[in-house]
Amino acid sequence: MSDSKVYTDYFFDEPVFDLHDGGYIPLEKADFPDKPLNIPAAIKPDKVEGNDVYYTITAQEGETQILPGAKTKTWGYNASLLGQTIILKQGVHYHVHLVNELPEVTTFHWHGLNVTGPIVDGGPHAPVYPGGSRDIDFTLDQPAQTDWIHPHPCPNTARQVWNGLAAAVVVTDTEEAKLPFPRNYGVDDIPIILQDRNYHDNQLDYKADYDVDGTLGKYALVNGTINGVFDVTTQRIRLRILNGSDRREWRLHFDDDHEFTQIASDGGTLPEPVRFTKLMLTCAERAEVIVDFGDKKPGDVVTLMSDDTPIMKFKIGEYAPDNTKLPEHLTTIDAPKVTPGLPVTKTVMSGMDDQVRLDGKLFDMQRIDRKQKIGDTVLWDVVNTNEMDGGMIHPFHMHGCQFLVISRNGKAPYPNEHGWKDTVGVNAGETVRIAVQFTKFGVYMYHCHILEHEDTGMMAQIEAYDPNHEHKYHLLSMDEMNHPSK
Ligand SMILES: [Cu+2]
Repeated sequence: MSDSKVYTDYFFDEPVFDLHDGGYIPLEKADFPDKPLNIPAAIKPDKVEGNDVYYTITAQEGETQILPGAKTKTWGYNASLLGQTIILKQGVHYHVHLVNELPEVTTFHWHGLNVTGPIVDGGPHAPVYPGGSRDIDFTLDQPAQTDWIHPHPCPNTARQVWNGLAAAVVVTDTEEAKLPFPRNYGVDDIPIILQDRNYHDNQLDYKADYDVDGTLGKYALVNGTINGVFDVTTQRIRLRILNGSDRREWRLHFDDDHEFTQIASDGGTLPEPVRFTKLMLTCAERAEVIVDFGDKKPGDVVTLMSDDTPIMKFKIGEYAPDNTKLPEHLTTIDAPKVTPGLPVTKTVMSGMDDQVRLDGKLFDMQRIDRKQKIGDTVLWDVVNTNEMDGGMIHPFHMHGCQFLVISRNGKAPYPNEHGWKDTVGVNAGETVRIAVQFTKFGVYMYHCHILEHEDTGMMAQIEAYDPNHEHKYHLLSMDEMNHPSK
């Protein structure tokens, strides 16, 4: 792949996307004044002792000025909405004190982090009850990337994210640090957390807006801001884009078709930069892109759109000239060889509405659906069989690993799918082949990342096992998770 190619048609097979679903709510231009884009504060450690860093993350209630008039009741991590950005470094041992100040049980899932499951990973087996806390620790052993934390309690993930719980996690390392990428957080390196919401007298009402195929809102929010404006003070900026929506796919482009370059996917730096004028992200996917505003002058405004709806603006200010050119080769993906002699694992996402299933079943927290030996690299065929009404895209997510996309219906993956990923959009009628390796033993979930689909039960569990180290897991039932006193 040469970096001279600019992809201008990255919406691919448009009819399979949710434009054609009866319940689909298109974004609407929000008729509210522009506001400075919220840039989540970077979290500060409680203490640092050599290679040990201590953080406290509190899930809390708050109020946020989203619309003119009354503030909106929202939830966040160390913030009233979304959360502080958690910045982690490869090789450091983290100790995290997780606190729940919400009125209900929640969990703290590290989406994209290669940490042991099911407890540190923060799925439904690691509840934190109201007024309670949990302490976890892990040594970060993966490369620079953009991840996130969000709640994962069964079956209330979708509502808790809708209420505001989602925070960016930025992983840094020494290899990525040598690449000519912007990395001054908040100045030329910012998270772009994409969500959509409706408001009822300025308040969220998840029940009123609920859709079993994924709840949608008509207003786009970036980092919790409607009609946000970011003041550009450098020629190049790095956007760490996260689809933090319950269900919406984002089809991003600038109003003037300004080109941008993707440098990283879910699991970190891409082998080669990929240039686009249009980029699609399904739920929970991340893309780091660099936008070069070298052809703009102070006072110019560039609008970021999804489909035909403006979602935020970049206001160009004075900047120093920057002639940095990205190398054509960014990193080498050390792809593990597929372990010989093992069958392909086939997993099937099917149905819509309350008929969604994973391998024909609904989720059972006490059932291990599959096993895979740690260190083995196994091909998985992830199938989306559903073609009702043109079908729906199901974003497939695995905990506890980063995988490589091998093919889509036997053809090459998308141009930006040549790096590590933990979430991949699977179109209706499509089989996406991925190569999966676990390096840490544990019990991990894999599921559709449309949050209402996962809450309905489109999830399963895999035990990554070490034959020389048998481990027994205490798996909670959903009832135990939600009602500890029983
Ligand atoms: Cu789904």
